[in-house]
Amino acid sequence: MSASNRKIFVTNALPYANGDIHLGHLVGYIQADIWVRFQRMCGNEVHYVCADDTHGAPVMLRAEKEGLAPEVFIERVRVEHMRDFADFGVAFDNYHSTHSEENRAYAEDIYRRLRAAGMIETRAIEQFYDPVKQMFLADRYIKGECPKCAAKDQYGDSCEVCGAAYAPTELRNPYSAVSGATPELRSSEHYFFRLSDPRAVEFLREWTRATNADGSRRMPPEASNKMREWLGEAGENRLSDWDISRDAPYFGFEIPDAPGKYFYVWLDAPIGYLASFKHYADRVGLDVGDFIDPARAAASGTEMVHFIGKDILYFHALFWPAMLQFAGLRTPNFLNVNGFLTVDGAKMSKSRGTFITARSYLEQKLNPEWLRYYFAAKLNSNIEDLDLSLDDFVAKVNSDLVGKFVNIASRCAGFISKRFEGRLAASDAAALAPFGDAATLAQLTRAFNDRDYSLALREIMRLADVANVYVNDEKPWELAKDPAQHERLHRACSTALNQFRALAILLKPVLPQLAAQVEAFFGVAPFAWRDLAAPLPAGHAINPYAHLMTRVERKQIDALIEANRETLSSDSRSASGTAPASAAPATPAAAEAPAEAASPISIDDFGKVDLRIAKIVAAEHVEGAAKLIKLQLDIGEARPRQVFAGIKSAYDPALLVGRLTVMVANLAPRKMKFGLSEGMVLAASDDTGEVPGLFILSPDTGATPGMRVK
Ligand code: B3M
Ligand code: ZN
Repeated sequence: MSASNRKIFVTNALPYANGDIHLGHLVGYIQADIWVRFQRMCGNEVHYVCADDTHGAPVMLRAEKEGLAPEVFIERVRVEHMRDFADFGVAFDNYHSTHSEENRAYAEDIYRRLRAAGMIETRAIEQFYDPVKQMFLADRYIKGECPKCAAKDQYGDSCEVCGAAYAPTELRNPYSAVSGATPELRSSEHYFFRLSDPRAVEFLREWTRATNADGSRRMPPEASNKMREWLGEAGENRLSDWDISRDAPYFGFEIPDAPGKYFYVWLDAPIGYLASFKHYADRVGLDVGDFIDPARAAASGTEMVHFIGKDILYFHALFWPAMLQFAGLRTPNFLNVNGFLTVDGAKMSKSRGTFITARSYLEQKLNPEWLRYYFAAKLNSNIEDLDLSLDDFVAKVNSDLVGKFVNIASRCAGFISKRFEGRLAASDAAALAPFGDAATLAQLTRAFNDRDYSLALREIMRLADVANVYVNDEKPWELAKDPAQHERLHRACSTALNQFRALAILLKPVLPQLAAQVEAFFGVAPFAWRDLAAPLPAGHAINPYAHLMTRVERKQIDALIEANRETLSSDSRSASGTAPASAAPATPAAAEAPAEAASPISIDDFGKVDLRIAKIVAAEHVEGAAKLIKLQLDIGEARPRQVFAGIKSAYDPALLVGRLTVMVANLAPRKMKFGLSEGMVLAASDDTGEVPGLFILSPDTGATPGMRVK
């Protein structure tokens, strides 16, 4: 990396305005924030913005449910989101909203430019319409019977039971998940962005292949492989046009010259990056043109970098660059893509209490920098998922941060204050040499710049080990007993504190709060990367040492899990923006159909269903099935029943074995693609998709396999 100043516009994905920030969100935000802080410490100019993603049907329906105008609802959520980010040290320069005048202006302008470039087309499409709610229904709001296997209560795009994919119009007996009404097919004119235009396909092919002016790549290799898969071979055209309009009622921006038609939320969401930047630039007197006009951006060498999650790569690697290109704007220099967060090896789950909100973590008085450190220790530049192993979290924070890092200062600072009037002596150059080693610093700089934080932290902890060996060899506490060793004591403690200072500088992008405390302790200006070049000299006065960081206790983590188990089951407001909205019930019988849709049945009808307590004796993933787990269920018969359940999104098979649950035992066996399914298990899920997840039932203690449930 050159020493000349980079000018970088950095964004994080815009969280949806309909749910709380949770630890899964924080992976990408902490990753970006560390990068931004590192760049700034190197003297680069960084503008770091974000916003809430506010438009669309889910926000509209949610606000309505709470009896609020959408504008009021999204503002409340925005304030909560801003507070969560600030408390985790994610320090945006601006946190705006996609429901803003800047965003409206950019969305309209970009749309007009795309239209002028011949990239917009209208076409009538047939879509389901809810005659009660008087709105067109997105696929996620339509349910019905699978056209292939007749399973009930399947979502509009695919069947959880047999895995078939289809159009919502193919569902049998469809109903609206919003009102329960039978939807009608209606035709409506939609606006499309012509992604299949050969110009767009060619552009994207070239854009994926090319590098930036300095030779750096535009996305991680796994992402460019995905792009090649989406784009196909040269000459091929696999892309379809993108439907960018929605009919009223819709919470969003009306499309120019198209009354009653609104921009689809994903059209104006990434434009929100530019809107937030503009809102900030106007305030601080920055020229937006230098960052978004292609010619000026090239001339001034500005960069645009997005941090996103792997689930939204498609939008950011295909639609977004193409929109920018054909609107005559600059395209991104880099897409950083992070994976999902798992907790103890499994998907975050509300029933297990591992769907942890940012707020609950803070309320349990857990230190946000513990989490920043842990995430950083596991993050690299790949798209891999990141596992928060709770035992490992406790062990790592305590051993690295408290045991290795803070301990250096706590063992040496007191002697300087008490015996040497708070003034440092000259340090031992040999003992400091590893901390100023050019190759080591170059490697650390590269690791942070390349977002290979796990490598950086391993290297920093290796240096912390060097410092601890030095302190253990010098033994200040022994030197202090011998007046003849007075000077040696001074020199040893000064050297160790300079080692500690170097470590604090290196850790500052990850632990900004702790670094600020260390700066105050040393009485120095905010650390910059160049401060690594020289230690504090003899005579430098330090301040009395105050304890820097406490240990984390496993019982604090247990309390956090408990808090999330309780509050989340009773608090529908904690729905997530990123958890899949398609999590569907394992079985039709369990689906909670809207009240209007369920017609009464007699007790005799109910008696026809043979429900049994079942013990899960085996559970495994099904090769080639995205949603299924194969279960062996003991219901007191000679051999267990085999059942395929669509619960893979919510359960780790290993954790299911041994559990009791409830199954429908007299369902006609069904031949599925993967084998025979001899019944079904019951599970609960939220029809609106607001509360993510899927929950199988458990009987109270004492129930045994085969008992009848009536
Ligand atoms: N709100 C989805 C998400 O949070 C979406 C991101 C928009 S980024 C422009 O994953
Ligand atoms: Zn099916």
